[in-house]
Amino acid sequence: MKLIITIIQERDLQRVTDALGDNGYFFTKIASTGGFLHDGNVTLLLGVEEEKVEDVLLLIRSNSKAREQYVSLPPPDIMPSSPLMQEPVTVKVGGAVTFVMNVESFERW
Ligand code: 2BA
Repeated sequence: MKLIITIIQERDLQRVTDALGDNGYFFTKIASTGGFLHDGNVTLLLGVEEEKVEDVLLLIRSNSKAREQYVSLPPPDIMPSSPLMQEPVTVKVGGAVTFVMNVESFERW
C-alpha cells in the first residue's frame, strides 16, 4: 500500500475530490496553508493499493491546474524586508504537489 499526499489549490478542490470520489477512492481532506504565500490550500491523504497509484495521480493531474499568482510583498518571515525585495513578482502555483510514500502497515478497525 502507498500513501499519497497531495497539496492542491482550493479552486481545484471540488473537481479533484469529485473525480476521486466518483472513482471509488477514499481520502482525507485537511485544510492547510502554504509556507511561502501563506494562502490556504488543501492537503489530501489517500491510502491506495500500489497498482492504483498511477490512476490516482492521473485523476489529480487532470483535475488540477497551475496558476500564476501575483505576490506584491514577500512574506516578511521568509525574506527580511528590504526596498530591493519589494518589487511585485509572479509565482507559478501548482497544479498539485504530490508525494507518494510507502506504508508500513494499515489498519482499520
Ligand atoms: P506555498 O509554500 O505557499 O508556495 C506557493 C508557490 O510559491 C510554490 O508553488 C512555488 O512556486 C513558490 N515557492 C514556494 N517556496 C518558494 C521559495 N522558497 N522560493 C521561491 N518560490 C517559492 P508550488 O511549488 O506549486 O507549491 C504549492 C504549495 O504546495 C506550497 O504553497 C506548499 O503549501 C506546498 N509545497 C510545495 N512544495 C512542498 C514541499 N517540498 N514540501 C511540502 N509542501 C510543499
